[in-house]
Amino acid sequence: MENLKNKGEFTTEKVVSYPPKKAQGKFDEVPGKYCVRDLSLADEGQKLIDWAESRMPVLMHLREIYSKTKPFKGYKISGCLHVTKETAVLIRTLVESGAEVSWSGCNPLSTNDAVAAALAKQGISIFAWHGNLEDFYWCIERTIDIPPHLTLDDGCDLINTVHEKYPEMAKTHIIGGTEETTTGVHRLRARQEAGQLLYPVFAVNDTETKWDFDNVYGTGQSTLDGIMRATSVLIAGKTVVVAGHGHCGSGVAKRAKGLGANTVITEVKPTAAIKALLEGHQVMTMDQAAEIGDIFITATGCKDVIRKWHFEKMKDGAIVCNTGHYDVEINIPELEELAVSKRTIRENCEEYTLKDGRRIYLLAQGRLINLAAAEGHPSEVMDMSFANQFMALLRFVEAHKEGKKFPIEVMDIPPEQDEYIATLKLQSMGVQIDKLTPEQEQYLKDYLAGT
Ligand code: 9W1
Repeated sequence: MENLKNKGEFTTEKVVSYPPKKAQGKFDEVPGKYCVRDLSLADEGQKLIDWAESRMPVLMHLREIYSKTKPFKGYKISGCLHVTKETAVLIRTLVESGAEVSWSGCNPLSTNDAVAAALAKQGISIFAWHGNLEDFYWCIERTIDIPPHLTLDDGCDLINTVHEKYPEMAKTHIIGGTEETTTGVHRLRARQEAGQLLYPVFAVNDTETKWDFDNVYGTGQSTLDGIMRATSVLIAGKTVVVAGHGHCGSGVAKRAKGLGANTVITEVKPTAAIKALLEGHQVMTMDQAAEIGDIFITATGCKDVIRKWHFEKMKDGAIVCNTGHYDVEINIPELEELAVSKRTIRENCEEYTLKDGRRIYLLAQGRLINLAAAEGHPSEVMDMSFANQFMALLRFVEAHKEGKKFPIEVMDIPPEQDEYIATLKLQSMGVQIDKLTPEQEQYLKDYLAGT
């Protein structure tokens, strides 16, 4: 095993102020250890974590195995990922597998303060609170005051901080990193292209057990959940228009159909449009759909999907929302222009009245409805994504112990890992599947067979 570098080797004399300079309000903090909003929320947070644990059998299975052998012993992991009950299950699993962990959130709004408090109380080094816009990077920096051997990212902010501010740490101390999202993987590939990547990174995003389940089933359910929480409308019998039939859009449409909606898809890609048709959805242009839709959901990743002339055609009472990554899919400035008045009906539900008296309801101000009005992906879905994170980090540690090095590039996770995680998930669900006989395996390999 290669010697692990000493802790603190790269820590220059830093004078760090606690609580962070820019932050407002009360904090509970122990300098160098944690900084959270309110430690008295810990019991509430612990109950949420317990609940998530009961829904995340794959991670719990990995915890059971590796808490015995503690493969991460002697390794420090810094993470920058949504502080949620699901993430807490991942953190706890890493800790019980021997890791020393420090954490910050990767999004100012996703931190659950109760979960953060519970983690701090468990002795985990955590720097995160809800609404942290001002001290976002302050928190990230605190997680690397003790230099990590491994980094875990969602959106690349930790990797970027290390590369830009502490290149020596990146070059000589950090063994590897993992990245959870599409955006992060794009940024990393750009960094690699520019010759600026300093350590190997696994693209956890690009696994089947992450990508397919997050997008299709995670977004599918949470989007409908968000719409129902924001409006309480009956979905059955409604005409639900989904813009985009990619992974997310198809998941959303599938769930809307399951709730009894008449589903309409709009697309720009011919193959995606055929798939939608063969799934039993109607396909038409947004111009046509605007006239008949009761609920509009954008899931395209593109801007200006619903515009002025669409609003002008919509029925009185139409509901409009977005589940795509940015709040540009619905052209809200044009809706504002058309409206003569606007009022808030309830949380995440705003009514725009147009000149002729028709009312259009915009949910969550066009931001991601599944995050704003619901709770993101269910624990069962995050179970597989985070099991991929765990296994990817384990790959680095096992290779490191054998003195092996990975190429300094953005790496794909081997397909065996997907199969392994899917197998564990099936086992946890009590589902058995068939196994190929040796003869069948031979048949599949034989290029002459079948003639
Ligand atoms: N990630 N545990 C909001 C989530 C924001 C969020 C975001 C998830 C999870 C998509 C990750 C208000 C959880 C997260 C709860 C919540 C994501 C952004 C998760 C769904 C992705 C930009 N991206 N995700 N659970 N906020 O569900 O870690 O409730």
